[in-house]
Amino acid sequence: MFRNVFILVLVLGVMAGIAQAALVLVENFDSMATGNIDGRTCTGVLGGTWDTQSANTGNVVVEDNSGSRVVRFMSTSSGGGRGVGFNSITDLIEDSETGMAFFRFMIRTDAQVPRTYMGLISDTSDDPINSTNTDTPTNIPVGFGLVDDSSGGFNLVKTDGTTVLKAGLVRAQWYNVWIEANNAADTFDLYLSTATGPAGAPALPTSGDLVAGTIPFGVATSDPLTGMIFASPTGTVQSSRCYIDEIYMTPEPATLVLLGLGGLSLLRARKKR
Ligand SMILES: [Ca+2]
Ligand SMILES: [Ca+2]
Ligand SMILES: [Ca+2]
Repeated sequence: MFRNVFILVLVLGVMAGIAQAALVLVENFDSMATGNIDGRTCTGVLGGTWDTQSANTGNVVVEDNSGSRVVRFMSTSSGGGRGVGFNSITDLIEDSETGMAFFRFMIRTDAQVPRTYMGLISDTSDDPINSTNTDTPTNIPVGFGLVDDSSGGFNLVKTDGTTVLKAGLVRAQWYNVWIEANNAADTFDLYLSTATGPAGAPALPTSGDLVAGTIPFGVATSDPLTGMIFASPTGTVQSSRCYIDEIYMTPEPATLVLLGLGGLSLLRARKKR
């Protein structure tokens, strides 16, 4: 009896542990060739396909930075917007679900200005990253912007480009970002912390990392969230280079249940021995 209770507690502990560690890899670029990412399959475990806007300009590139392979993008003063992103992952954040996305970003120290947007998208087409979405951050359902603060750093803002959510971010600093999207309520919680570099699996955020909670989706949707966008719109001045690495998302609850049952079988096998 006590033993069964002990095992039940263990199993619940395992399942809770899995739920805690529910972020799985979408992309870290490490096994990807450098160069143009357009049309490539994501190398993580959730599937997905990369798409770009104006990658043929050389302004959207897979390259090595800070000791890791990353994707870099920027827009120029003369050209249109630049963007990179993916869709069609196998575990969508359905309209009834809450799911988390994680990634790291860094804005280079240069003479340009950060004017960069990123977030989750809802698009099942084979062209989710296009001129319209790249140039219109308010089209991003669940995201935020990084804009110049006129004193060498930058501010984290809503996709409206003006509402500051967190001021005083610094260049040449890698940051952890967690977006917890409640697609049923069309609201999200945004977390941010500094990272030592681009590489390595994420931990979960702490309450102290919360930037803002229950932020309304920029665009309410009854569709699933299917991927992410990282973009710099058309502008009259060049944007600072932005680098992205280590993209993770949460799998479906059904996957978690299977993993939990796996843990249960393991405990049963142990009990028999
Ligand atoms: Ca990497
Ligand atoms: Ca495209
Ligand atoms: Ca929704």
